[in-house]
Amino acid sequence: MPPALPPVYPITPDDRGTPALLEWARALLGAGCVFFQHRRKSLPDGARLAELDRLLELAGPFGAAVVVNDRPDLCLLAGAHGVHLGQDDLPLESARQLLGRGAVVGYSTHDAGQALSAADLPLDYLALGPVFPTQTKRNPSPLVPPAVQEAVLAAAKVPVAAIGGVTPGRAPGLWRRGFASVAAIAAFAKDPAGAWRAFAEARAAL
Ligand code: TZP
Ligand code: MG
Repeated sequence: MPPALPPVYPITPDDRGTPALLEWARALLGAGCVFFQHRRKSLPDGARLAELDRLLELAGPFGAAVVVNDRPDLCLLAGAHGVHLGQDDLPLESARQLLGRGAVVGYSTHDAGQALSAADLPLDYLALGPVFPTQTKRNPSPLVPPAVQEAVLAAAKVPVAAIGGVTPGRAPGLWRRGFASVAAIAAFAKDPAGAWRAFAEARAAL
């Protein structure tokens, strides 16, 4: 069985070098996070793979899963726990073929058509967003309106993570509406351990 999508899903920032990124991960793991995404689009492939290797060494003793953004090849090479694929990446079937049933396969969707047409694909979770304005993603898709969020949540056969502008203050509303998870970059960028605790408190108070 692949590791399950947890209620809070941190994603790496892409604004710093590897030593600072490893510090970021150490803080997050120390705070209790056991599932996060490596999304380092600005690194050359070799550096991206080397960093992923280091992250997996750090994550191992915590039993934490590291999900690789965009790249099943890097996931396989590093022995990571799965991939998060976008609309322009390899097909989900190909990633599944490469990584097997034990890997997590997540899929980014930005509107009802993308999310609803993913119903029969071999994936473990969907991400839907942006649900709030985001400063992090270049050229984000338009906001996914609440009515579309609800339609996707009602139809989805797998857990759905909300993404885009998610903060500890916004998370409870998303969980209550039926999102299984909230994924965020900016909220975790400066103080990952503090943010983790803030999300955990929000979840406990639900
Ligand atoms: N997909 C939709 S919004 C987004 C992605 C990758 C960026 C999320 O970043 P932030 O900083 O949590 O808004
Ligand atoms: Mg992608």
